[in-house]
Amino acid sequence: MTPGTTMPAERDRDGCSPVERAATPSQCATLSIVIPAYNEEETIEALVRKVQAVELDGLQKEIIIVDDRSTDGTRERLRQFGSAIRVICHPRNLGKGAAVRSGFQAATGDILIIQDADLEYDPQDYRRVIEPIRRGEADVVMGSRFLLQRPQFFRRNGQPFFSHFIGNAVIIWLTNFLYGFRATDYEGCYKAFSRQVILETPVKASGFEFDNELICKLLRRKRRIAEVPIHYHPRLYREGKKIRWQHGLTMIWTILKWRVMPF
Ligand SMILES: Nc1nc2c(ncn2[C@@H]2O[C@H](COP(=O)(O)OP(=O)(O)O)[C@@H](O)[C@H]2O)c(=O)[nH]1
Ligand SMILES: [Mg+2]
Repeated sequence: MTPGTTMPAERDRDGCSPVERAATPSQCATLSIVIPAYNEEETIEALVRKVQAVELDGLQKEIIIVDDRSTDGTRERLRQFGSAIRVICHPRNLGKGAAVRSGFQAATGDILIIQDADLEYDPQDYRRVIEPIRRGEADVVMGSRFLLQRPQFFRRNGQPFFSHFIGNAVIIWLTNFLYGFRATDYEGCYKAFSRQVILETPVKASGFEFDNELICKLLRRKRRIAEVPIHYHPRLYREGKKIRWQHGLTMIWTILKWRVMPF
């Protein structure tokens, strides 16, 4: 069940019936963009505008924002968009993963993608990220921050981005080693999924480790996972970044746990 209340939006599906949708996926398919947001009043407006500006060759966009009980002006900033976006309001703060789960449950699209409520990523990369799914070549696509740029950004302005570098390296190595895969990044925000793999894969985690549990389960089920390069402009803690090294420990535990736990 989706916690909180939903404000439904008007949706334009080109009037396609389910049969037509199956016959002409490039014209009638929908991309659901799920945006977990917690205290992001500084960036949420600009982010929504950037998402709205993306053109996807005939693909419809469904923008779903899950406000995870923000205590700043995030919710108020969303009002101006009216029915152009869907807003799900959590009754209390439940965590990033719980917000993504609520968004996935509300999504009606054929392809689902996760988008943070900050400006660390570029929505113009959607096209590239969803392409392998549109072409029927993958069930899941992960955006990798390390295929386009070197990780020098981890030292920006003396912030502890070196710890992110180490944390990322451990998570990449451990996941690849335990699950027999060769990805270059598991913590990039952009992950796109066919609707089917989300429906068949329940995720228990509610924090930042949500993605790790989902990907580990999909790796165990041998779903087709592709990786594409994406752009990344990390923000600083004083700009609102929330992920900390402690979250990395929970992720490592999650990766270990789902290697052996039945599901
Ligand atoms: N920390 C945190 N972030 C949340 C929560 N609910 C939703 N989010 C959103 O999750 C996203 C990730 O945050 P960020 O600090 O940029 O982490 P990173 O991008 O994974 O390094 C942002 O869009 C947050 O607003 C929550 O309960 N806690
Ligand atoms: Mg972020």
